[in-house]
Order: sequence, then C-alpha cells, then structure tokens
Amino acid sequence: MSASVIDFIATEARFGARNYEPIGVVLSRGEGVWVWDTEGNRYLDCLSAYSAVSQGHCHPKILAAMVEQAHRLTLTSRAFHNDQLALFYEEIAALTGSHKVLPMNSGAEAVESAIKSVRKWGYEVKGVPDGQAEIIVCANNFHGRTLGVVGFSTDPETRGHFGPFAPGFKVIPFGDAAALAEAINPNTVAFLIEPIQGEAGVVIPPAGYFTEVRELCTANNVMLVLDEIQTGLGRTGKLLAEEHEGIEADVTLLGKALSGGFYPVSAVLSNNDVLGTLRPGQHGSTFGGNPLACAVARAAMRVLVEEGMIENAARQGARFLEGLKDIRANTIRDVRGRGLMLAVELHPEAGRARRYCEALQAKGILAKDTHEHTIRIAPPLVITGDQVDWALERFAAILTQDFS
Ligand code: IF1
Repeated sequence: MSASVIDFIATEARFGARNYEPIGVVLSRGEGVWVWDTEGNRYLDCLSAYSAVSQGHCHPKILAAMVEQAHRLTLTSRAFHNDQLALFYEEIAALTGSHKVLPMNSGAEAVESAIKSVRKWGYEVKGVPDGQAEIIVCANNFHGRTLGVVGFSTDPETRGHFGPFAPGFKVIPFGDAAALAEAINPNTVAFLIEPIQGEAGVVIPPAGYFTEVRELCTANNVMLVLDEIQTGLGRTGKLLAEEHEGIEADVTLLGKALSGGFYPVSAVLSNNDVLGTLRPGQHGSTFGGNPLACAVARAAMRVLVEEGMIENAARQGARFLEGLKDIRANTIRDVRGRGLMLAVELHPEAGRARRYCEALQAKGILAKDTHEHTIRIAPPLVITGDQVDWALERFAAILTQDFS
C-alpha cells in the first residue's frame, strides 16, 4: 500500500463515525463494470454500490443529463413547479404502470413515506380506528436505517440501543403465507416485504408464496407494499421482481438504481388511492422531486430500457449462477440468485466471507460479505458474458482455497 492509500483510510478512521468497516481499497474512478483505486489497480465491481450503480459507473448518458440539468436548474423546492417533475412522473408511471408517484431521496425515506401513507389510508379509507393501524413485516427484513424502520428490524445490530421505537408493527417469518393469514386482523393496513431479502443473504421465497400473499392482502383489504429498492429496475432480470411472481403490488418502493448511482432518488409508487390520502402540508421533502434528481432519474430509466440492461441481467445472471453452481468446492454450502442478485453461502467451517472478499480483491474483484458466511454478488447490469466468465475463473480460484 502506498502512503496515500494508508492516509485516506487512517484519516477516515480518525474523523469519521466508525459505522462501516470497508475493505482496504480506496477508489477514485469508475467506468461501466470497472472501478480503479488510487494506485491505478482495476477491479470488477461485484457490489455496484448495493445495486445503485446498475447502469454501470458514470454512465455517459446519465452524466450528460446531470451536467446539462445542473447548469440550468438544480433545486426549486416543491413550493414551486419545475419543468422536470411532470416528465419524471409521466415516464416512471409509464415504465411501471403506476398511477401515483411520491418522489423522495433515500430508500429509507421512501419506506417511511409508504408507512405514513398506508397508515393514513387505513384511517381515512379502510376505517381503522385512529392510532390502531398495524403493519406486518418479515423477520430478517432490511428496509433502511431511520428510526421508524430500524424499530421493526429483527437484527440486534441494526436496532440495538436505538430505542424506544414506534409501535404498530408485527413481525412474521419470511416465506410463510400461513403466518401472514394468522397475523392479519381488522386493523392491519399493510404488509411490507422485500421480494427477495437482500441483507438477509439473497433469500428467495418458495414458489407460489407471493401468489398467496397477494390473495390474502386482497381478501383482507391490506395494502401489499413491495420494497423493490434493491430488487427493482432490472436487478433480478425483470423490471420489477414482482413480475417473477406474476403479481402486482399496491405500493412499490424504488430507490438506488433509480438514479444510476449519481444522486439519491427514491419513489413511492401506488396503484390506487394510498397516495391520494396525502394533502398539502402533510408530507414533503426539501430535495424530493427536485429538477436535478428528476433529470438524472429520467436518464437512468431511459438507458436501462434502451440499452437492454434488464434482458442482459436475466441472461448474464443465469450464466453467472450456472457458473457458480459448477464450481466444485467444499467451502460452498449454497449458491442462489435471480438475475444479477446472487450469493454464495459458505460453510461455517470455511471461515468468514470477509476473508474471501479480501482474497477476491487481490484478484481484481470487489464483492461484499454479509452475515459472516455469505458473499453477495451484484455487478452492474451492463456486464458482458466474457466479463462473467472472467469473474467466474477468479471466484473458482478463491472458493477452492480454504481460509478457515
Ligand atoms: C447500508 C444491505 C444492500 C434496501 C432495501 C431499503 C433500503 C435498502 C431493500 C434503504 C438499503 C443497503 C443500505 C446499505 C446496505 C444495503 C444493503 F446489505 F443492507 F442489504 F443493498 F444489500 N430497502 N440497502 O436494501 O435504502 O436508505 O440506504 O437508500 O450500508 O445501510 P437507503
């Protein structure tokens, strides 16, 4: 390591809150699937900033839209109209088939906004007695870091010593439709769930689960809120992960790749009157729906479709998954994924996934461990077949070693 690399890392550690433990690489440039560190080493990015850089690093068309808009107008607040918001609404509604859009910034804000909206809908439309609304969530969920959201996390690391928390949430196991049926009562306003649990280690629910979930929600007038912040916008090989299940959510949350990683842009999308309950003054955000965000998001959605990234995610995801499954290594306990949202779960005796990620770094691949024993793989959706094969060679080399 050169002196400058050590300096960046040491300086972060000295002044920054230590809420992350990054791998020892300092990145300074990115293009497509590649990133470079300060010493000029190149890496294949197999994290894509937790799926936010799905369109590839510094996509030229998103960049151009951002620069052009930044020269013209960046922020107006919602006290006035701007000439980008309407176009953003129109395009995201057309893309996703939604009727109403609420623009926010971070993913967690979209989740918070959805919670507020479904509660309000519950009181004003469903007729739940004031203050009694219940929202059902799943064990091992990950929906962000705000207080409202960590309050219904089941991970001690995520919620520990951050309370007291807001009431009104009920936790059931993921993938268990009978548990949902049992948990629903007349005060239930929504079921909030990730189509595939990301942080939990890319957990795919059993086939048919979401069909049952959809039926239960419809039968009981419960809003199905799908957090597609990570799974949405092509990551799983479909525009929305709900398409794999043949269902439609009542409320869909998007974030991350909605801006191609240029800027925090999130949105709550609804197919009915949930967002219709919000009246002027009842919800908002200084930056939500600003013209810069809208211009960036419009370009990010456009290139996703125009450049065939969703189909590519399906194709290369299948190739990646097959290649990973072909690796014969007794370090591997399970390989799973859908599209380019993949994970290799190691045997507990194989050692910590972090060690494998560090070894991958030395071979030119950046990936991220989760939950001690799982390596998460989520490259930009622009990855080519040759690049997948290049990565697979390196994964095979690392996974056949033993770091226990
Ligand atoms: C961190 C994981 C990924 C999300 C879903 C909402 C949010 C996220 C389904 C909040 C955010 C992130 C944030 C990141 C770690 C990360 C993550 F490991 F936790 F699971 F992506 F895989 N819903 N996910 O996955 O969005 O407010 O961050 O914009 O370090 O906290 P945000």
